[in-house]
Amino acid sequence: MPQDERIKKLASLLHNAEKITVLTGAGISAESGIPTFRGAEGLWRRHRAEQLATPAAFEKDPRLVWEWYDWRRGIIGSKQPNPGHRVLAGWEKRRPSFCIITQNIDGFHRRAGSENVFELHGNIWKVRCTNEGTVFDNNDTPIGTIPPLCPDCGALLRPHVVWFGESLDMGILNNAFRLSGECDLMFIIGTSAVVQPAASLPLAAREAGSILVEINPDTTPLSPTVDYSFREPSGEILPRIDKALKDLE
Ligand code: BV8
Repeated sequence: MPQDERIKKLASLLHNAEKITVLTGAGISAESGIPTFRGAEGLWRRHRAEQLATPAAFEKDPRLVWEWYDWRRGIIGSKQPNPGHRVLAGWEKRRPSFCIITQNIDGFHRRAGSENVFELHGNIWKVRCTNEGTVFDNNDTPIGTIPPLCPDCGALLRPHVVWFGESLDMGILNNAFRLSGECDLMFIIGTSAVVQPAASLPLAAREAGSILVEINPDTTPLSPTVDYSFREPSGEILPRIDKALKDLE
């Protein structure tokens, strides 16, 4: 089916869908200039993200891990959400029931205006006391002293994110599976679909009979199971889908 027809078909599905759930990964922020995890730019000082985003790495060298997060905070703080984020924020306002489940910690969905956002892996602009568990907002770039210490008790602060080997917030995860199982249309945007348990959410949607739409320049393990694939950057294709939707409204 030619691209324009697929876009029109999808726009009509969007127009008639009751419940829409979107799962996003690092790829939706790539066009904002944020390095993805597994892309060529996913390296930092020869370290891979999976090596640094772990409790063991933090235990061994909190300074190194904080230098990585501080570097990421500096990049994220200097960039803007892109048209892909903004289209999704607009759909939340115009569709009856719409939510975003994101693996990203950059906060860009909320900065673009989305409100119904579930952050599976936490948020890079929050820090947590390793002693008391208190969570603080912290938007300082650079963060100042590295590693930062709790203002209340002086213990090490850590990024309030979920590292590999750590369990997700069960409330958020249960909500994510519920919203995946209830939707009639699920978009999977900018994720390599290898990180669990996030990568199982589209399978829950499929089992519940949802229509799956993947937006990713590359194929992923989910690709054979989706109903629609758009092999292009989300910042380009989402505005085109949005235009076709507006023609129906
Ligand atoms: C847990 C926060 C259990 C930190 C991150 C089975 C079940 C359960 C666990 C496991 C399991 N198998 C393996 C595990 C362990 C592990 C895991 O999944 N490992 C993988 C690598 C195999 N999972 C965990 O450890 C999870 N914990 O399950 O705990 C447990 C239970 C009880 C008690 C104890 C433990 C926790 C996982 C969370 C890890 N934290 N982030 C931080 O960010 O610093 S994950 C990290 O990877 C980011 O969140 C990132 O979003 C995520 C996934 O990566 P992607 O977002 O997909 O990004 P990636 O670069 O990979 O891909 C980008 C894609 O975008 C590409 O496909 C590219 O083509 C595309 N793209 C590029 N440009 C564009 C684009 N798309 C659209 N437009 C573009 N312009």
